[in-house]
Amino acid sequence: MSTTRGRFITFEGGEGAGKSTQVRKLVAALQARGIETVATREPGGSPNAEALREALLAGLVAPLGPAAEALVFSAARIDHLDKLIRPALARGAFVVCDRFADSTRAYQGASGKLADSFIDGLEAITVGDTQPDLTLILDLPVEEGLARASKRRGGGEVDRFEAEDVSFHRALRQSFLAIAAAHPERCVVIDATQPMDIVAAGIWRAVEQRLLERTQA
Ligand code: Z5A
Repeated sequence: MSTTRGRFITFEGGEGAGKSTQVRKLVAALQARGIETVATREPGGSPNAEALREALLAGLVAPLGPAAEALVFSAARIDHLDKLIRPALARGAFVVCDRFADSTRAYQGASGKLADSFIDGLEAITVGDTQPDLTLILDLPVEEGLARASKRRGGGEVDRFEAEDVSFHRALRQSFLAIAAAHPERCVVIDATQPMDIVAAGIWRAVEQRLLERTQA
């Protein structure tokens, strides 16, 4: 086991912002530098959490309200942290995660109108001191993100969150920007309207400046 904890990087943002695309690119770039890197996602990332993902995205928990949804996302997160994220960080690997606790704050918190104290308490219990070292918030106008998501889906069905109205998605965008403003030491906002390779270059700059140069110093 490594004596140096690995680094924990999360991607956040609205629908169709390009998170999955950029997770793949960043993981490939880190691995090309010889860094052990684990790609994962939320909800999900461990077998139990993936089972909860299916129920959440099918909308089975939605009728119970945003507090119950936040609890189920958090239950999935507890298993994901225990089974995958903490062991990988402990052996010195980088973990790159598509969505994490900021999504609970944005989707169930601000947009679901839950009290900050509820979300703060939940985050303290589930995440504890396993906070991300770097959070990349991919920002783009709501209409553009929804259009990308719809194009990618083709004729397929929308999931529980894609089905929300435009005002929900606008509130989400503001929530993510507010999180970035409140945590500048952890968060970097990336303009996700740019071509994929330009977005990837901005992300790589942030990773180099915030993590790699400091790790090597
Ligand atoms: N959720 C929650 O409510 N609470 C929580 O605590 C957590 C999650 C953890 C998970 O859905 C849902 O769970 C999510 C929030 C909620 N809401 N929804 N829906 P998911 O994992 O299935 O989906 P997502 O996270 O929203 O991601 P996405 O919609 O699949 O999009 P994306 O990963 O950000 O984008 P992408 O797949 O990389 O790209 C989308 C398309 O755009 C694709 O065709 C790309 O080729 C294209 N693309 C990507 N980048 C570009 C650029 N730069 N230019 C042009 N086109 C691009």
